Amino acid sequence: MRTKASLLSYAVFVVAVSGSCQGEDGVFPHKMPESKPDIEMSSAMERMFRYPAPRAQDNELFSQFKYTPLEGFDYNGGDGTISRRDPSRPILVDGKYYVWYTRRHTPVPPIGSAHANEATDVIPSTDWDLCEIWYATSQDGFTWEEQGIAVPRPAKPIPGWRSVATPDILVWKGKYYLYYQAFVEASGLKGDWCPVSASYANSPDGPWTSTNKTIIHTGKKGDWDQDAIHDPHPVVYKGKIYTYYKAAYNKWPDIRDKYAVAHGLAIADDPLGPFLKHSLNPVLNSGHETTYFPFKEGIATLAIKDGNERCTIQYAKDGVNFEIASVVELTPIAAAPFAPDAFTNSGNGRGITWGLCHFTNAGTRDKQHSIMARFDCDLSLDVDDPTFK
Ligand code: AAL
Repeated sequence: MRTKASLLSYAVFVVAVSGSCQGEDGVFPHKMPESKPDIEMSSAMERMFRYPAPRAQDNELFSQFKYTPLEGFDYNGGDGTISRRDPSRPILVDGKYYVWYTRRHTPVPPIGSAHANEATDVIPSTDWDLCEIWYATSQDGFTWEEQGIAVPRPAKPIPGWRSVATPDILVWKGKYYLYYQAFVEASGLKGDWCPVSASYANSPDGPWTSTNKTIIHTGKKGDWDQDAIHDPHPVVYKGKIYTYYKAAYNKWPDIRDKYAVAHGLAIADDPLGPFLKHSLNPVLNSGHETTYFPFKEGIATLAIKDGNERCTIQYAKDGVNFEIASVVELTPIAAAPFAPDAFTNSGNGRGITWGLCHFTNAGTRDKQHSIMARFDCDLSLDVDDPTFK
């Protein structure tokens, strides 16, 4: 198995067991065993052998993350009136990388969800209120050129009239599909309530045709995803469109303090649906924005920001039943990896080495906005394959 020792700037794991309380028969070997020894072990050491490799350095689904600011985007001096966030996964078309993202350009910064009832047609409640979907291109993934708008807000009352945000891309049979959150009220009024809409195009440069309708619906009253479908994230898997999404349950306004987040899966044969929600939903008990990619015969994911299993990378052989593969730190927020096989249905996912993410200064009410950045990691099985760079 490939070693990741070179990636580690410090020793993550040191085993120095020189003695034991277990007596002669139970002595843990003084060298790290590659597989589970047949001895009595503490539950911590027992659990260690349930990871893909007992040492993080050897675990193909372990990585550290390196960040680089992107060149080419103007933020009005960071005054909070321009924001770019929640990037799609970048795709490579004819030698150029493309990315779509939420872009807000408002006369004032957002006033915050707690003040959502003071939002107007020009005053945003949150960083993703009153937004449009824009796109940018790049030759190297570091320097980007903003190209303009891809999906504008439609007229009222079409889903998205208030804001279109948090897009992701699907490439299917030579066509391009953007899925995004379609708000019909200022986010924060009741919660962050919205379903998912879609637009499609023959070229990544557009023009985009909006379906002007809901593509992935919220659940019925009483379901965990009754109010919101966020972060739609399509992967072509087993010949179908597996769209992972996030929903917050236990949410506002009545039980705001019990906020919890999980991820669900909706599957379709056609990019415009119908999407059928998986009977085992939710499929991930932690995480915030969605980050999924084909890995070997299954799907890997980063669980970020929320939940008991935050800061883990998880793996499901069947794309549904996720288990923790590694515990990671300083994870990218809203991570959108460049995954060349996200839509190829290869059945043998090769992983990722970089992607885009965002940093946000939410909480600093007067200048709140987000910027996009690049992350690099080592979650690829083909480190030397130029396709994955
Ligand atoms: C993000 C995403 C969704 C939410 C909001 C904007 O990080 O999870 O897009 O609605 O926050």
